[in-house]
Amino acid sequence: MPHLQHLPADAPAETIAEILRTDGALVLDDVLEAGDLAQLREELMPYIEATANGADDFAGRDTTRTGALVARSPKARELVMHPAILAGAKTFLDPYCLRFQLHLTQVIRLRPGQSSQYVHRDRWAWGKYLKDIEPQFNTIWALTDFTEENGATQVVPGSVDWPDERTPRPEEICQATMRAGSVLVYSGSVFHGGGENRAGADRMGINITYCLGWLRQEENQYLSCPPEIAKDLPKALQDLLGYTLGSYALGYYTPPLPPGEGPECTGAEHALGAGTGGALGGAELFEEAVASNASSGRT
Ligand SMILES: O=C(O)CCC(=O)C(=O)O
Ligand SMILES: [Fe+2]
Repeated sequence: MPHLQHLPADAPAETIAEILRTDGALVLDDVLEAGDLAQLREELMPYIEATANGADDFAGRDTTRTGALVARSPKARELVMHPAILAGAKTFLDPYCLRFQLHLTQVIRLRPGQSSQYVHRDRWAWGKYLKDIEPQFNTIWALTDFTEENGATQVVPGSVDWPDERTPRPEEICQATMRAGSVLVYSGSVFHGGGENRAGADRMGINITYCLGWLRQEENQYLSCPPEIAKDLPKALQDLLGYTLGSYALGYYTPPLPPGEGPECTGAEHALGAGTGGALGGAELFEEAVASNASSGRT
């Protein structure tokens, strides 16, 4: 039977990236402590309890999906900014971008009776156009234990280079069983899906994913965490949400003010009350973009 590698919470970024390139997924054991889990539950349960079941088979008709976690939960912000996860994401995504960004935050609660989810690749969010690049780095933080019975995520180790059309045989699929506080880390290319919940209690995980800075985010972070909330967050988190240029000229805006009352063509930091390097990002970002084009053979 296939299985996933389990690593300690302080596994080096290069090891995480290497396993994602080959197996497509791994588990970091016991990253969170009981107190962290208690705080996450306290901050998130009111929202989770108030969330209706999904409206289709992919979302899950006995599944709730609750988002906007950066705006709603200070503890979830710590997960988003976890140093080992950010280091792994940077190492894995660096060959394909100048910046990476937050893609989505979502509590996924599989309720008893939820059937297994269609096995898929998360990178299909952008259609099947992206070939030969890894666009995405994903985590599911276990809020409850993940067991075979309660629907631990199904994963197909080694499926990262399969053709999109290939369907895994049952014996090629394993489940990401792990204790509450552990994290499933997986790429946008590995085939996976939610498991079937045959247990008598909910399976809950926090899905936090990251993508290349030049791709559209699945959860619209500017609407889920608008400037009036984002302005009080740490600068590194603001940048991850997308309140900065993704590359030279990528994501600039002009505040729609009367003539002469605001800047033209400036970075989104301006909306949070902070300055930027200059119009469209300034010379430094331009040089960075030119250098990356040269090193990838583009001009
Ligand atoms: O809940 C899970 O275990 C995985 C869910 C998933 O893969 C998805 O919704 O894209
Ligand atoms: Fe998925």
